[in-house]
Amino acid sequence: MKQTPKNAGDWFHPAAALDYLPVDHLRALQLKRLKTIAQLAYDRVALTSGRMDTAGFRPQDISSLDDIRRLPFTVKTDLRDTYPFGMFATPLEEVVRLHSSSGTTGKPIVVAYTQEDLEVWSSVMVRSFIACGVSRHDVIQNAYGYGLFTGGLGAHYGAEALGATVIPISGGATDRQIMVMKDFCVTVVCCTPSYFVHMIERARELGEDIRNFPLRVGVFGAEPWSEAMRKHIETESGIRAHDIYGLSEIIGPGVGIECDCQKGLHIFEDHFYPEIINPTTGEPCKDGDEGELVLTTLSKRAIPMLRYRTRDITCIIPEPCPCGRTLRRIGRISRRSDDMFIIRGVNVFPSQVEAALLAVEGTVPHYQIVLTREKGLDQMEVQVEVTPEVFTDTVGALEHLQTTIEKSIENILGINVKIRLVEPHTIERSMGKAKRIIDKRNLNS
Ligand code: DLL
Repeated sequence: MKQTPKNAGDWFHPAAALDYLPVDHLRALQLKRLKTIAQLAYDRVALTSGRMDTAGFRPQDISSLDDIRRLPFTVKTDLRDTYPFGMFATPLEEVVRLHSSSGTTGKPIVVAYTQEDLEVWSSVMVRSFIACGVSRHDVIQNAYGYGLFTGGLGAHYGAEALGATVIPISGGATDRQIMVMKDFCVTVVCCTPSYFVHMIERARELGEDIRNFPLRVGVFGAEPWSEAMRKHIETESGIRAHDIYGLSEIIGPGVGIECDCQKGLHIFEDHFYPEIINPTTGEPCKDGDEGELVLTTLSKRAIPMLRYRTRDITCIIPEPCPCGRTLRRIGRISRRSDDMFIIRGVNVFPSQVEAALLAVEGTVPHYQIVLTREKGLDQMEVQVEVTPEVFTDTVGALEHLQTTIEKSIENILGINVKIRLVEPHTIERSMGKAKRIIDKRNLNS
């Protein structure tokens, strides 16, 4: 059996050296790579060269990193409009892997990798694991879905490159996950945070307590989750829960990761250049101000992505991190600009509802927001699961809990919403990204 040495997290892995580059070296490297990648996109991607020609700003005009703002944005619909291969900058013979991300409407988007791109991807995943204190001494249960979703293979190859022992279990079959976690002495788990919450509960039902397992680290991402959710996970499972960020269009998981300080996510800036813009005007935001994250891939060959508008809302944290990494940090991604819904004139993000309800004792982080329209008026109902102990309480106690949650949400959103407490296990569990909103408004308005 592998034993994780107590000080494994303190060992210095050479791959992490790039996390500590002196800032001027890092900026010089970024500028050099930006020029190369902008030229590649200009020479090989018709959509990009057309836009640069229209703007009258070409790759050879780039003289500083600030000039990035003069490059055109790329948006998700560009990938849809050029489906499947229109954004590729390399011929298919040089593409060694395709992934695809399903959209809510129409065709999916296709993303591609050259051998070199895969190496970059593995290297940022290695650096991600190191930042979480994971080493080759760890046994990693990879419960991200394998397949077209980037989570499974992205984490897999990174974990192997680190030299850890990987269990490629993929998502689903929760009872087996728990058995494997215990019997194979798993020390690290990778999956969506909502799925891990489900694992904790299922383990309890099976008479197991994950706190008694050797598990010590979780690498959770692919969906927004709150600080309250982290607390819940860490308390209920006794592990350190790290936030990992990424998106298929840029590379997959490994764009950014929380270090041991758990105060924001370091972006692997030598490969992904971050900007924050006002999502309405497209103008840059000051460091510390919230806006939409825009990312430029500085080394990706198959699909060089210039100023990709992620729709993810965050900020650049201005202060340096106590961990010593020179890579800039972004705040936890609490929401997307497009998962926002408007109810009676108020902008609502599911993460706000999550934070409000997790502030109340007796709830578990399984909830769903159901939007309906009655006589032209939007109604919002939050269905919240309660713990089995609470569910068997008196009617009075349940009513009290319901009112407490209503008040908690009203405090944050400023609107009155209906709360429905539901029995444990009523809300469908997801093995991947959780579905938080059911919008029935168009159906019955
Ligand atoms: O979700 C890649 C990934 C896999 C990231 C595993 C982390 C772990 P997509 O399916 O293309 O790729 O979805 C990308 O998911 O734009 C965010 O809106 C959301 N997202 C990803 N990570 C986080 C996170 C993968 N840590 C979209 N916090 C992104 C909040 C996240 N949202």
